[in-house]
Amino acid sequence: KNYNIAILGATGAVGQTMLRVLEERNFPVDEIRLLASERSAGKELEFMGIKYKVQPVSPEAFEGIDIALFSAGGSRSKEWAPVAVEKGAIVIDNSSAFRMDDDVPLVVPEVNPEDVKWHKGIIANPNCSTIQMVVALNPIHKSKKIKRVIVSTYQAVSGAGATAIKDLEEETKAFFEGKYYYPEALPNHIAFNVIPHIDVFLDNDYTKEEMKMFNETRKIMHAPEIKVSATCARVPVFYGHSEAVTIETEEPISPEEAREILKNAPGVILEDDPQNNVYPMPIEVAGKDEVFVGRIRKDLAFDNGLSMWVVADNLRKGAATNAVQIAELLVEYGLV
Ligand code: A2P
Ligand code: 11C
Repeated sequence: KNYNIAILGATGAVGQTMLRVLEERNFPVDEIRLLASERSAGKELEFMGIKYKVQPVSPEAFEGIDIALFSAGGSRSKEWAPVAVEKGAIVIDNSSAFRMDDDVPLVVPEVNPEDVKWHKGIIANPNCSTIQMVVALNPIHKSKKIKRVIVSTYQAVSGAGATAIKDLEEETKAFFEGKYYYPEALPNHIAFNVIPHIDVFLDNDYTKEEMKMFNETRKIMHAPEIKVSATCARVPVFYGHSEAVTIETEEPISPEEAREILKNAPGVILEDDPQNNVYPMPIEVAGKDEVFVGRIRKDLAFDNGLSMWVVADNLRKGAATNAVQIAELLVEYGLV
């Protein structure tokens, strides 16, 4: 059986990656419907060698759709997900709009695939920085329970969308031409800079992005006892989020044990040979679908501590690939 698929936000950085990932994984697509705002009406995008016109989103656009992949921001998800569900579609939503709702599964297929089974129309795709971290941490947690996570992120501009990609290009060019450019989609200068600010600041002085890493990790891993302290920063990198992750486990775990676990973990590629300059870096991970882990070592600040470096393509495993994998689970479990 083939399925009718809609992509809301098809012209965006994640939406366009969704198209490529559906093609590459040969997802059984019957009809594809590309949806965006009025601004994109008439624009054409290619899928499987055929050009399709982008349509403005409307209730009718979800008629006959089996699976709707959403990546057009939280407020669009809040507005359109109930409409799509009402029309009979299952929504896989990449925004933060529904992630923490009790009746919405939050799914990373390598970690909690079974959670798709209790969906009530909407399945949430987690935040990109959370996805790559739980893919690396869950297999360790299953062996030695994790109590605490301290994480610092180095996030690519593509996480903030197509305009932020343009911001890094334009500001870098302007810098060398002696001109002034101020980013449109980022809260500060990005060329040759690091911005310790992603999403809005909250009452506890963490950002919303940092609290996503706290809350979503617990929900996905079914581990409400894990405490996560995150510092999320934007760096002048186009594609690929990097994370310095330190964990404290209940029982001691050696770097050798952790490497053995991660070598066999689903969706993980171990690249850990620092003596030969081998460790994951965003420039090499961009365009790939797995989560890359290196720099595994015993942490010196915690008794049962372990530190590592985790990198993944935020538009792929952090967004589009994870969403398409969720769609594949729906097919595999006969839920669509
Ligand atoms: P459009 O290109 O028509 O503005 P990104 O995260 O890369 O910035 O992409 C955001 C995506 O969300 C784009 O596809 C964008 O479409 C879409 N989008 C933004 N606002 C709306 C809206 N009001 N209705 C539908 N789609 C929207
Ligand atoms: C970023 N992680 O890199 C963000 C983008 O909650 O889905 C994704 C925001 C979200 O800016």
